[in-house]
Amino acid sequence: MANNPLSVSFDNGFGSLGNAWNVPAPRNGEVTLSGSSGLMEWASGKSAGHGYGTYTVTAKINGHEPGPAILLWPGDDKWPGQEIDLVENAHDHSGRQYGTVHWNDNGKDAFKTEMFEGVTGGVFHDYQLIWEPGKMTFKVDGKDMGSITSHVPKDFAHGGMNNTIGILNNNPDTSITVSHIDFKPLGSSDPAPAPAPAPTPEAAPAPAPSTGSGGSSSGGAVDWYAIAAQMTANFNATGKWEMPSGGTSHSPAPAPAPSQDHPVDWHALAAQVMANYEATGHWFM
Ligand SMILES: [Ca+2]
Repeated sequence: MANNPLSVSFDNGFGSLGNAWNVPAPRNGEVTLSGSSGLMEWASGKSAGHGYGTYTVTAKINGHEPGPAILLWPGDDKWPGQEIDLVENAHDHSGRQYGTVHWNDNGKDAFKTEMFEGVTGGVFHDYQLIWEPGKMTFKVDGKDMGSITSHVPKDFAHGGMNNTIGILNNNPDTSITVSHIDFKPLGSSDPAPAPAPAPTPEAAPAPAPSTGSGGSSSGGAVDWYAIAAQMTANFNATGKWEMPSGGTSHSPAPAPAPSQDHPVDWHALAAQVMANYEATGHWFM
């Protein structure tokens, strides 16, 4: 899958973010996630989603609790793995926001964070991640919030893996409204000098890109057990509720219909997850 540019305005449905649960149809060019809900591109294999480039998501986070997140989920849907969070709420209930790069450290989650000092919720911001070889840079409204230069993954075209774009919320006291998602491949987004290396697949590995998708499962089964295990493991390891994706191996629906029709009863699943959280304080099904 080529590392193509992307623009989702939410004027006509969810665009490439076809893996939706508990998400109302967009209105006035915006979509709002509340409660336990998610909207993601299908993580169907290492080539799914996007690679090196600039990711810009215009969004408003409401609430001071952890719960909302804009993230890039590993294309192979495996966790721990190369999850990158463009923004999350801090877990000290302060409403501070930060970005994170996760990686798989011998089967355990490991991560680095960059705090977005001075950034507050309740208003729209442009959350931006620039993913380039050896460097991840976070920006908010164009202002540099810091870079991470270790454990930066390679994208699929360079022998690594792409990531899929996702929006999530898992707290009844928070919500996130998104008005635009934009991705520009490295080389097309740089207005200036550096003749960035063309994102041509010079070193693209030959093997079929659909590894890690657990086979071609038919139907709409979502692996909630894996998701819950991921979340619990992450919480135990970090004290933080990171958001896993809600889907596993689906066909990569490139242009999903904007309707809410879906074989999975997301509402029922989400209700179960919420009920468990309210009863136990843990997110699982
Ligand atoms: Ca819009």
